[in-house]
Amino acid sequence: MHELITAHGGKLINLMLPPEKATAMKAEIVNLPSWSLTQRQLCDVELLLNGGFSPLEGFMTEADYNSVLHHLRLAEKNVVWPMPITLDVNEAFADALKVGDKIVLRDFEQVPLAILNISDIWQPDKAVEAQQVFATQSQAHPAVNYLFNTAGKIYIGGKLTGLNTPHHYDFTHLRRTPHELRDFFIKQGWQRIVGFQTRNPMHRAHQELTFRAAKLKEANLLIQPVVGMTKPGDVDHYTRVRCYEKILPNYPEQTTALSLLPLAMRMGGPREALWHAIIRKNYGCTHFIVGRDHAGPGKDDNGEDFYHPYAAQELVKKYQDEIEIEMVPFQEMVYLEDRAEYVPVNEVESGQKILKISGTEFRRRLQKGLDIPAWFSYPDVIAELRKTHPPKQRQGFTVFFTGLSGAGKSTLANALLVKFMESGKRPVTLLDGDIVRKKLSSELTFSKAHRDLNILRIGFVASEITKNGGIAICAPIAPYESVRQQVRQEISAHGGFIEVHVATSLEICESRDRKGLYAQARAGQIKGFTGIDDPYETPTNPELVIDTGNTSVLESVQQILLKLEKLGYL
Ligand code: PPS
Repeated sequence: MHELITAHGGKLINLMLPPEKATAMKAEIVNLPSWSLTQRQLCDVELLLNGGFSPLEGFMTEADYNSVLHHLRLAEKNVVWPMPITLDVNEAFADALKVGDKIVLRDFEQVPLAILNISDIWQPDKAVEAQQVFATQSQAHPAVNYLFNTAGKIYIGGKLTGLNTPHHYDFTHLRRTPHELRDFFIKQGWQRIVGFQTRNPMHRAHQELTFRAAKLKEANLLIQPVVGMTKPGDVDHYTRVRCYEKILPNYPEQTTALSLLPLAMRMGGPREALWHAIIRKNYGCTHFIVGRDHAGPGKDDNGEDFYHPYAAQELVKKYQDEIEIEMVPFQEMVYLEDRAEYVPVNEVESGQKILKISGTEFRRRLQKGLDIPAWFSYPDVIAELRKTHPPKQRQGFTVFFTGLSGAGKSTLANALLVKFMESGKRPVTLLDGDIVRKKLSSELTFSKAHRDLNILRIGFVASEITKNGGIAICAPIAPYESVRQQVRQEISAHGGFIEVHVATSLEICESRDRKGLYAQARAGQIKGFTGIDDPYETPTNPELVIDTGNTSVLESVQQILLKLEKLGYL
């Protein structure tokens, strides 16, 4: 059956056991060691099991891995494959295993997804992997950063036996396996299909580009956005999928389909483009669009692009015959004002006026609630984006006070709380040090580990409040810089983070000694008291520094409100 042939001329892989056989395996897997898959591994397992990664039949062996790194080919099958697909684990887990063992791979809820029959266990040289695959060792590259800082030290390779497919509760009507998508194409009578990969919301330029590609090749169009893992900071997939659904009616009826790809991207530029093309062939596409800077990871440490913008096209061109999917290369699309249409930049004639809005400018306009012209994007796409990306004035934020005991954090926090309540624009929650210690962290001591845990808990609650558009006011001592930075990072992903160092001197705090704790600490009755026999690390980049020794409560609150106004949150 020609429709089941993969990019490598072989059969489309399906590693799933029939349900009755999978059920029969239940007793066998009980005694096997289990590995809880990370989010990236979960994505990889899904595409291994459903054939999206055909001809792979499991996580790579050491021989395949080395061959892919150095020759872009699988060792045994000698077919093109540019991206290592490896199962990384920690040393402790690997130490208890040997070749020939079986392990169960489980999802976040501990549902068994597959059995891995171990054929290889090895320690990779990650510097070599980074250099070969991503052509850099810079940690500004998200996949290199992941490789060095998140991935485990040891790789395990071997074939998979699928027990359950990873479950998704979102957009189920848009999720199709390679087998299902190929069936769909057959049922529709689609024979030539141009695949389009994206990790961003689609605007008019993308619509125009994809429409042109389909017309050019007299083919149907498959919009197949990645919904597994994309670049950190990207628009979340829920919002994006709603945007894609809004753009679909702009294509002629019956010509275009939308299907979601649960892939974990690596942002690997040229190698990634080739990998995407192979995956699309597996999903039944005959053509694949490769644009400018395909799967580019952004800028390196010197502000330069990691890859030449058309390097991806060159690599796919080199292998397209072998992988049997035709590339449709595209240049950047620009808007010609006089003709009110989009054209590839290489078709612009001299003297013609082009209009462009960069990604940065687009995000700025979105953040400020400014106009986004209809020539750039469709109004209902923008409306979807505005729902989840409101301007700063409607985003949540956290005011994070830090400082010594008795510095005045609680007093300021309470005064600020009242001001926000007075304005009534957003819901407000106060997470004061003392309250948190009673309600959230009553079992914790004041050891460094426990203080960090306490701050992480506060940070988690504040990030949830911020994410949902509220105001969180936190007022712990939070004496350690690294955990404060961690909290800053976590919260900034969802809204504002305003760190206020209440820098009242130890002398003043001690002279106030409202709770009598300093006296007890001096007398040795409390051990590890911040400022006395436990350190307070001065914040390195607070948004505000306030000394309540020389600033009144009202003045301090005004300073905070003015800072929030300046940052755009009020
Ligand atoms: S931390 O380090 O951020 O977890 O501390 P925090 O939870 O904010 O501390 C809350 C209050 O605990 C009292 N307390 C101590 N503070 C510092 N060091 C030691 N060893 C200690 N033991 C008890 C102190 O009154 C803190 O409240 P504030 O409001 O800061 O005075």
